[in-house]
Amino acid sequence: MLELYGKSTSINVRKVLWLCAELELDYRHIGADAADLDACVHRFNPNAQVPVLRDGDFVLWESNSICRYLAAREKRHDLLPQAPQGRAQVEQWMDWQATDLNTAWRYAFMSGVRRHPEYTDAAAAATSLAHWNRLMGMLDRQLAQTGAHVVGDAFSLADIVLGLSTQRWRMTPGEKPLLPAVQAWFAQLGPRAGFALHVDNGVP
Ligand SMILES: N[C@@H](CCC(=O)N[C@@H](CS)C(=O)NCC(=O)O)C(=O)O
Repeated sequence: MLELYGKSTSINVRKVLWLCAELELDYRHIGADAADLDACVHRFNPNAQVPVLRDGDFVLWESNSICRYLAAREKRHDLLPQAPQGRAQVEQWMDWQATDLNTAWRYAFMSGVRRHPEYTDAAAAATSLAHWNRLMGMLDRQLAQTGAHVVGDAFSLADIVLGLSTQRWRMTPGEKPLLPAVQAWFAQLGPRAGFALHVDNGVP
């Protein structure tokens, strides 16, 4: 049986939990209540971070790679197209989420939500939030253009990873612009399997 390691408050673990619900997968979740979670993560991931996925002897880490693997394993070409250009567009937005967007929010989130003692500089938090808002504005323009999902009409892995980022943005305190296309898209994701449990669940 598939095994997924990682606490369910982690944005990166939640991507995979949501995808597992979308795919109706049978899996075992080894979360924060497992006494050996840290030991397992250190054993299976040289980068010592979650999520980690085990599929028999096959071990995989990096949340977006895990999402791509599971969609391909289940032959869900609607979520990750096979055609080079269609696939590249989904991956482009996934890579943007993992690099530019994730980097932008770190200070604002660690300061305003986690209240981490190393993130107490108010000016740095404001700069981070402003940058984060600008990038969310870029997502808003993309969604206004497609009028549906991140890369077009079809729901894809890009919606999954950016749905989690958007939940975090919505739940982090601070001044944020009204983004009508983001708001409409996020509301439209509401009825999807796993969304209420793993995404819009009150956890930033
Ligand atoms: N690039 C890695 C990052 C993994 C990572 O940062 N994992 C944990 C920390 S071990 C996490 O999601 N942190 C808290 C959060 O942002 O919710 C991935 O995407 O899997």
